[in-house]
Amino acid sequence: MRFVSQPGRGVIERFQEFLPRCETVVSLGEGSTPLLFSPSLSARIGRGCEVFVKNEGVNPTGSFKDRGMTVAVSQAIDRGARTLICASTGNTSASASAYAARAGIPCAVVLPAGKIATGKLIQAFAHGAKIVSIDGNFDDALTIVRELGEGNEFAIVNSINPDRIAGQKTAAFEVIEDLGNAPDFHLLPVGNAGNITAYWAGYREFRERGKSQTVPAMIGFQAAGAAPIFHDRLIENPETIASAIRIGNPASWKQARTALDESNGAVDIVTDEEIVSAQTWLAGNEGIFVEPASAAPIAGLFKRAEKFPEASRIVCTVTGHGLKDPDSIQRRIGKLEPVPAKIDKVRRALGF
Ligand code: AN7
Repeated sequence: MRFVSQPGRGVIERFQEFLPRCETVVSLGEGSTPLLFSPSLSARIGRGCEVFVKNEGVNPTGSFKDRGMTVAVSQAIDRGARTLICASTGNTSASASAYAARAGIPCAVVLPAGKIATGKLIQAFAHGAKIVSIDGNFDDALTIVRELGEGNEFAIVNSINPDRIAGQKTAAFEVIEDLGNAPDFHLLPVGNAGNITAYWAGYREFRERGKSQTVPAMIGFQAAGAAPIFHDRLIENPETIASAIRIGNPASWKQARTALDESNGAVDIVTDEEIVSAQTWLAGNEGIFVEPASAAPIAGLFKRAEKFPEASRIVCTVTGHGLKDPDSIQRRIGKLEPVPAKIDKVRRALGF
Protein backbone atom coordinates (compact mmCIF):
# COMPACT_ATOMS: atom_id res chain seq x y z
CA MET A 1 0.00 0.00 0.00
CA ARG A 2 1.14 3.48 -0.79
CA PHE A 3 -0.38 5.80 1.77
CA VAL A 4 -1.59 9.29 1.11
CA SER A 5 -2.87 9.35 4.67
CA GLN A 6 -1.90 9.17 8.28
CA PRO A 7 -1.22 5.47 8.90
CA GLY A 8 -3.55 3.94 11.45
CA ARG A 9 -6.66 5.77 10.33
CA GLY A 10 -9.19 5.42 7.56
CA VAL A 11 -11.61 2.73 6.45
CA ILE A 12 -9.31 1.12 3.86
CA GLU A 13 -6.59 0.44 6.35
CA ARG A 14 -9.05 -0.73 8.98
CA PHE A 15 -11.11 -2.97 6.68
CA GLN A 16 -8.89 -3.73 3.67
CA GLU A 17 -9.67 -7.47 3.75
CA PHE A 18 -13.35 -6.70 3.03
CA LEU A 19 -12.68 -4.11 0.30
CA PRO A 20 -11.27 -4.08 -3.23
CA ARG A 21 -7.46 -4.32 -3.05
CA CYS A 22 -6.07 -0.77 -2.98
CA GLU A 23 -2.45 -0.22 -4.05
CA THR A 24 -2.87 3.49 -3.50
CA VAL A 25 -4.72 4.73 -0.41
CA VAL A 26 -6.17 8.22 -0.62
CA SER A 27 -7.56 8.89 2.84
CA LEU A 28 -8.43 11.79 5.08
CA GLY A 29 -8.88 9.60 8.17
CA GLU A 30 -12.57 8.84 7.57
CA GLY A 31 -14.70 6.35 9.52
CA SER A 32 -14.43 5.20 13.16
CA THR A 33 -17.32 7.55 13.91
CA PRO A 34 -19.03 7.48 17.31
CA LEU A 35 -22.02 5.27 17.99
CA LEU A 36 -23.66 7.29 20.75
CA PHE A 37 -26.17 5.79 23.15
CA SER A 38 -29.02 8.28 23.33
CA PRO A 39 -30.69 8.43 26.75
CA SER A 40 -33.27 10.98 25.63
CA LEU A 41 -34.32 9.14 22.45
CA SER A 42 -34.45 5.86 24.39
CA ALA A 43 -36.66 7.49 27.03
CA ARG A 44 -38.92 8.91 24.33
CA ILE A 45 -39.46 5.50 22.74
CA GLY A 46 -39.73 3.83 26.17
CA ARG A 47 -40.59 0.16 26.85
CA GLY A 48 -36.94 -0.69 27.45
CA CYS A 49 -35.84 0.21 23.92
CA GLU A 50 -32.24 1.35 23.45
CA VAL A 51 -31.59 3.95 20.77
CA PHE A 52 -28.11 4.68 19.41
CA VAL A 53 -27.04 7.41 16.99
CA LYS A 54 -24.25 6.68 14.48
CA ASN A 55 -22.89 10.17 13.93
CA GLU A 56 -21.50 10.27 10.41
CA GLY A 57 -21.37 14.07 10.45
CA VAL A 58 -17.97 13.88 12.12
CA ASN A 59 -16.29 12.41 9.03
CA PRO A 60 -13.55 14.60 7.44
CA THR A 61 -15.86 16.47 5.07
CA GLY A 62 -18.85 16.26 7.41
CA SER A 63 -20.80 13.37 5.87
CA PHE A 64 -20.87 9.58 5.37
CA LYS A 65 -19.82 10.03 1.74
CA ASP A 66 -16.15 9.99 2.79
CA ARG A 67 -16.26 6.24 3.54
CA GLY A 68 -17.10 5.45 -0.06
CA MET A 69 -15.02 8.25 -1.54
CA THR A 70 -11.73 7.00 -0.07
CA VAL A 71 -12.26 3.66 -1.85
CA ALA A 72 -13.61 5.15 -5.10
CA VAL A 73 -10.79 7.69 -5.41
CA SER A 74 -8.07 5.22 -4.39
CA GLN A 75 -9.31 2.74 -7.01
CA ALA A 76 -9.62 5.48 -9.63
CA ILE A 77 -5.97 6.41 -9.04
CA ASP A 78 -4.92 2.74 -9.27
CA ARG A 79 -6.69 2.57 -12.66
CA GLY A 80 -4.91 5.70 -13.87
CA ALA A 81 -7.92 8.05 -13.86
CA ARG A 82 -7.11 11.65 -14.75
CA THR A 83 -10.32 13.49 -13.75
CA LEU A 84 -13.12 12.65 -11.32
CA ILE A 85 -16.73 13.61 -11.98
CA CYS A 86 -19.97 13.47 -10.03
CA ALA A 87 -23.51 14.77 -9.93
CA SER A 88 -24.59 15.77 -6.46
CA THR A 89 -27.16 17.20 -4.11
CA GLY A 90 -24.11 18.56 -2.26
CA ASN A 91 -22.33 16.09 -0.02
CA THR A 92 -20.94 13.85 -2.74
CA SER A 93 -19.42 16.89 -4.44
CA ALA A 94 -17.93 18.15 -1.15
CA SER A 95 -16.37 14.76 -0.49
CA ALA A 96 -15.20 14.10 -4.07
CA SER A 97 -13.57 17.55 -4.26
CA ALA A 98 -11.65 16.98 -1.03
CA TYR A 99 -10.40 13.50 -1.95
CA ALA A 100 -9.49 14.69 -5.47
CA ALA A 101 -7.44 17.49 -3.92
CA ARG A 102 -5.77 14.96 -1.62
CA ALA A 103 -5.00 12.72 -4.62
CA GLY A 104 -3.77 15.64 -6.71
CA ILE A 105 -6.23 15.25 -9.59
CA PRO A 106 -9.02 17.54 -10.83
CA CYS A 107 -12.69 17.04 -9.98
CA ALA A 108 -15.74 18.15 -11.99
CA VAL A 109 -19.11 18.48 -10.26
CA VAL A 110 -22.55 18.92 -11.85
CA LEU A 111 -25.16 20.40 -9.50
CA PRO A 112 -28.85 21.34 -9.63
CA ALA A 113 -28.84 25.17 -9.67
CA GLY A 114 -29.97 26.84 -6.44
CA LYS A 115 -30.57 23.58 -4.56
CA ILE A 116 -27.23 22.97 -2.87
CA ALA A 117 -26.86 23.85 0.81
CA THR A 118 -24.38 26.72 1.30
CA GLY A 119 -21.76 24.81 3.28
CA LYS A 120 -21.51 22.05 0.69
CA LEU A 121 -21.07 24.44 -2.23
CA ILE A 122 -18.40 26.30 -0.28
CA GLN A 123 -16.55 23.04 0.34
CA ALA A 124 -16.46 22.11 -3.37
CA PHE A 125 -15.26 25.60 -4.22
CA ALA A 126 -12.63 25.64 -1.46
CA HIS A 127 -11.19 22.31 -2.63
CA GLY A 128 -10.83 23.67 -6.15
CA ALA A 129 -13.48 21.65 -7.97
CA LYS A 130 -14.69 22.68 -11.42
CA ILE A 131 -18.33 23.44 -10.66
CA VAL A 132 -21.20 23.53 -13.19
CA SER A 133 -24.78 24.15 -12.12
CA ILE A 134 -27.62 23.14 -14.43
CA ASP A 135 -31.22 24.20 -14.93
CA GLY A 136 -32.55 20.88 -13.74
CA ASN A 137 -32.67 18.65 -10.70
CA PHE A 138 -30.25 16.02 -9.38
CA ASP A 139 -31.72 13.30 -11.59
CA ASP A 140 -30.99 15.41 -14.70
CA ALA A 141 -27.44 16.04 -13.44
CA LEU A 142 -26.80 12.31 -12.93
CA THR A 143 -28.07 11.53 -16.45
CA ILE A 144 -25.50 13.94 -17.89
CA VAL A 145 -22.70 12.58 -15.69
CA ARG A 146 -23.49 8.98 -16.70
CA GLU A 147 -23.05 10.00 -20.35
CA LEU A 148 -19.85 11.96 -19.72
CA GLY A 149 -18.47 8.93 -17.87
CA GLU A 150 -18.97 6.61 -20.83
CA GLY A 151 -15.70 7.67 -22.42
CA ASN A 152 -12.41 7.31 -20.54
CA GLU A 153 -11.96 11.00 -19.81
CA PHE A 154 -13.87 11.01 -16.50
CA ALA A 155 -14.06 8.54 -13.62
CA ILE A 156 -17.55 8.67 -12.06
CA VAL A 157 -17.53 8.73 -8.25
CA ASN A 158 -21.30 8.70 -7.70
CA SER A 159 -22.72 5.69 -5.86
CA ILE A 160 -23.38 3.94 -9.21
CA ASN A 161 -19.64 3.23 -8.81
CA PRO A 162 -19.52 -0.02 -6.76
CA ASP A 163 -16.37 1.12 -4.93
CA ARG A 164 -18.52 3.77 -3.21
CA ILE A 165 -20.95 1.15 -1.88
CA ALA A 166 -18.04 -1.07 -0.80
CA GLY A 167 -16.55 1.74 1.28
CA GLN A 168 -19.87 2.75 2.80
CA LYS A 169 -20.65 -0.77 4.06
CA THR A 170 -17.87 -0.28 6.64
CA ALA A 171 -20.31 1.76 8.74
CA ALA A 172 -22.33 -1.44 9.37
CA PHE A 173 -19.09 -3.23 10.33
CA GLU A 174 -18.40 -0.55 12.93
CA VAL A 175 -21.90 -0.77 14.39
CA ILE A 176 -21.49 -4.54 14.85
CA GLU A 177 -18.04 -4.09 16.38
CA ASP A 178 -19.38 -1.49 18.82
CA LEU A 179 -22.55 -3.37 19.83
CA GLY A 180 -21.08 -6.88 19.67
CA ASN A 181 -23.95 -7.85 17.38
CA ALA A 182 -26.28 -6.25 14.83
CA PRO A 183 -29.10 -4.07 16.18
CA ASP A 184 -32.74 -5.12 15.70
CA PHE A 185 -33.55 -2.08 13.57
CA HIS A 186 -31.42 0.27 11.51
CA LEU A 187 -32.98 3.59 10.48
CA LEU A 188 -31.51 5.92 7.87
CA PRO A 189 -32.44 8.57 5.30
CA VAL A 190 -32.88 7.45 1.69
CA GLY A 191 -32.08 9.56 -1.37
CA ASN A 192 -30.29 7.66 -4.12
CA ALA A 193 -30.51 4.63 -1.84
CA GLY A 194 -26.78 3.88 -2.05
CA ASN A 195 -26.31 3.99 1.70
CA ILE A 196 -29.16 1.64 2.61
CA THR A 197 -27.76 -0.75 -0.03
CA ALA A 198 -24.28 -0.45 1.48
CA TYR A 199 -25.39 -0.99 5.09
CA TRP A 200 -27.36 -4.06 4.08
CA ALA A 201 -24.32 -5.48 2.24
CA GLY A 202 -22.17 -4.81 5.33
CA TYR A 203 -24.60 -6.42 7.76
CA ARG A 204 -24.98 -9.51 5.56
CA GLU A 205 -21.23 -9.85 5.08
CA PHE A 206 -20.43 -9.66 8.79
CA ARG A 207 -23.14 -12.20 9.59
CA GLU A 208 -21.66 -14.57 6.97
CA ARG A 209 -18.24 -14.09 8.60
CA GLY A 210 -19.68 -14.98 12.00
CA LYS A 211 -19.10 -11.52 13.45
CA SER A 212 -22.82 -11.10 14.12
CA GLN A 213 -25.57 -13.62 14.81
CA THR A 214 -28.33 -11.54 13.26
CA VAL A 215 -29.09 -8.78 10.73
CA PRO A 216 -31.33 -5.78 11.41
CA ALA A 217 -34.56 -4.77 9.73
CA MET A 218 -33.62 -1.84 7.51
CA ILE A 219 -36.03 1.10 7.81
CA GLY A 220 -35.54 3.86 5.24
CA PHE A 221 -37.07 7.32 5.35
CA GLN A 222 -37.78 9.57 2.38
CA ALA A 223 -39.01 13.15 2.49
CA ALA A 224 -42.76 13.26 1.78
CA GLY A 225 -42.20 15.44 -1.30
CA ALA A 226 -39.44 13.21 -2.68
CA ALA A 227 -40.57 9.66 -2.02
CA PRO A 228 -40.30 7.56 -5.20
CA ILE A 229 -39.57 4.26 -3.41
CA PHE A 230 -42.41 4.75 -0.92
CA HIS A 231 -44.91 5.53 -3.71
CA ASP A 232 -43.27 3.06 -6.11
CA ARG A 233 -43.20 5.61 -8.90
CA LEU A 234 -40.83 8.15 -10.38
CA ILE A 235 -41.25 11.67 -8.95
CA GLU A 236 -40.74 14.26 -11.70
CA ASN A 237 -40.36 17.33 -9.48
CA PRO A 238 -39.16 16.25 -6.03
CA GLU A 239 -39.35 18.98 -3.35
CA THR A 240 -38.16 19.06 0.25
CA ILE A 241 -36.23 21.24 2.70
CA ALA A 242 -33.87 18.26 3.03
CA SER A 243 -32.03 19.14 -0.19
CA ALA A 244 -29.62 16.19 0.20
CA ILE A 245 -32.45 13.74 -0.48
CA ARG A 246 -34.34 15.79 -3.07
CA ILE A 247 -34.21 12.89 -5.53
CA GLY A 248 -37.03 11.54 -7.72
CA ASN A 249 -35.32 8.60 -9.43
CA PRO A 250 -32.90 6.86 -7.03
CA ALA A 251 -29.84 5.29 -8.69
CA SER A 252 -29.95 2.23 -6.37
CA TRP A 253 -33.76 1.84 -6.36
CA LYS A 254 -33.71 -1.92 -7.10
CA GLN A 255 -30.97 -2.67 -4.58
CA ALA A 256 -32.85 -0.71 -1.92
CA ARG A 257 -36.00 -2.72 -2.64
CA THR A 258 -33.98 -5.91 -2.15
CA ALA A 259 -32.53 -4.64 1.15
CA LEU A 260 -36.00 -3.70 2.39
CA ASP A 261 -37.52 -7.04 1.36
CA GLU A 262 -34.70 -9.33 2.50
CA SER A 263 -34.40 -7.61 5.88
CA ASN A 264 -38.16 -7.50 6.56
CA GLY A 265 -37.74 -3.76 6.66
CA ALA A 266 -39.88 -0.84 5.57
CA VAL A 267 -39.77 2.45 3.76
CA ASP A 268 -41.72 5.37 5.19
CA ILE A 269 -42.08 9.11 4.67
CA VAL A 270 -41.62 12.13 6.92
CA THR A 271 -42.85 15.67 6.22
CA ASP A 272 -40.56 18.72 6.13
CA GLU A 273 -42.22 19.88 9.34
CA GLU A 274 -41.39 16.59 11.08
CA ILE A 275 -37.82 16.80 9.74
CA VAL A 276 -37.21 20.31 11.08
CA SER A 277 -38.79 19.46 14.41
CA ALA A 278 -36.60 16.34 14.78
CA GLN A 279 -33.50 18.33 13.80
CA THR A 280 -34.23 20.90 16.51
CA TRP A 281 -35.05 18.21 19.06
CA LEU A 282 -31.82 16.28 18.47
CA ALA A 283 -29.67 19.41 18.65
CA GLY A 284 -31.39 20.63 21.82
CA ASN A 285 -31.72 17.31 23.66
CA GLU A 286 -28.64 15.36 22.65
CA GLY A 287 -26.13 17.97 21.47
CA ILE A 288 -26.03 16.42 18.01
CA PHE A 289 -26.49 18.95 15.22
CA VAL A 290 -27.40 17.40 11.87
CA GLU A 291 -28.50 18.67 8.50
CA PRO A 292 -32.20 18.31 7.61
CA ALA A 293 -31.84 15.06 5.58
CA SER A 294 -30.09 13.45 8.54
CA ALA A 295 -32.99 14.31 10.82
CA ALA A 296 -35.32 12.17 8.66
CA PRO A 297 -34.58 8.91 10.54
CA ILE A 298 -35.08 10.71 13.87
CA ALA A 299 -38.43 12.05 12.66
CA GLY A 300 -39.19 8.53 11.47
CA LEU A 301 -38.25 7.06 14.85
CA PHE A 302 -40.80 9.37 16.49
CA LYS A 303 -43.43 8.59 13.86
CA ARG A 304 -43.06 4.82 14.26
CA ALA A 305 -42.31 4.81 18.02
CA GLU A 306 -45.10 2.37 18.85
CA LYS A 307 -44.11 -0.11 16.16
CA PHE A 308 -40.86 -1.16 17.85
CA PRO A 309 -41.19 -4.23 20.05
CA GLU A 310 -40.22 -4.03 23.72
CA ALA A 311 -36.46 -3.84 24.43
CA SER A 312 -35.54 -3.29 20.75
CA ARG A 313 -32.04 -2.13 19.93
CA ILE A 314 -32.34 0.65 17.37
CA VAL A 315 -29.56 2.43 15.50
CA CYS A 316 -30.23 5.68 13.62
CA THR A 317 -27.58 6.89 11.19
CA VAL A 318 -27.33 10.66 10.99
CA THR A 319 -25.54 11.23 7.71
CA GLY A 320 -24.36 14.86 7.61
CA HIS A 321 -23.32 17.71 9.91
CA GLY A 322 -25.72 20.54 10.70
CA LEU A 323 -23.22 23.23 9.70
CA LYS A 324 -23.54 22.09 6.08
CA ASP A 325 -26.89 23.85 5.78
CA PRO A 326 -26.81 26.97 7.96
CA ASP A 327 -29.66 28.56 5.99
CA SER A 328 -32.13 25.98 7.28
CA ILE A 329 -31.56 27.38 10.80
CA GLN A 330 -30.67 31.00 9.97
CA ARG A 331 -34.25 31.73 8.92
CA ARG A 332 -35.42 30.83 12.41
CA ILE A 333 -32.88 32.98 14.32
CA GLY A 334 -34.30 36.30 13.18
CA LYS A 335 -32.49 39.51 14.06
CA LEU A 336 -30.37 39.71 17.23
CA GLU A 337 -30.80 43.31 18.49
CA PRO A 338 -27.67 44.40 20.43
CA VAL A 339 -28.05 45.70 24.00
CA PRO A 340 -25.63 48.10 25.74
CA ALA A 341 -22.45 46.39 27.05
CA LYS A 342 -23.55 46.58 30.69
CA ILE A 343 -23.94 43.62 33.02
CA ASP A 344 -27.47 44.54 34.18
CA LYS A 345 -28.70 45.02 30.60
CA VAL A 346 -27.22 41.68 29.54
CA ARG A 347 -28.71 39.93 32.56
CA ARG A 348 -32.15 41.40 31.79
CA ALA A 349 -31.89 40.52 28.10
CA LEU A 350 -30.99 36.92 29.02
CA GLY A 351 -34.11 36.76 31.15
CA PHE A 352 -32.34 35.10 34.10
C1 AN7 B 1 -26.74 14.02 4.35
O1 AN7 B 1 -24.53 14.19 -2.26
O2 AN7 B 1 -27.05 12.01 -3.10
O3 AN7 B 1 -29.64 7.27 -0.14
O4 AN7 B 1 -25.33 13.74 -4.21
O5 AN7 B 1 -26.12 13.92 1.59
O6 AN7 B 1 -27.17 6.94 -0.27
O7 AN7 B 1 -28.27 8.74 -1.59
C2 AN7 B 1 -26.49 12.75 -0.94
C3 AN7 B 1 -27.31 11.94 -0.23
C4 AN7 B 1 -28.61 11.12 3.13
C5 AN7 B 1 -28.97 9.98 1.00
N1 AN7 B 1 -28.10 12.06 3.91
O8 AN7 B 1 -28.09 8.89 0.85
C6 AN7 B 1 -25.33 13.60 -2.99
C7 AN7 B 1 -26.35 12.72 -2.38
C8 AN7 B 1 -27.26 12.99 3.41
C9 AN7 B 1 -26.95 12.98 2.04
C10 AN7 B 1 -28.34 11.06 1.77
C11 AN7 B 1 -27.51 12.01 1.21
P1 AN7 B 1 -28.30 7.90 -0.36
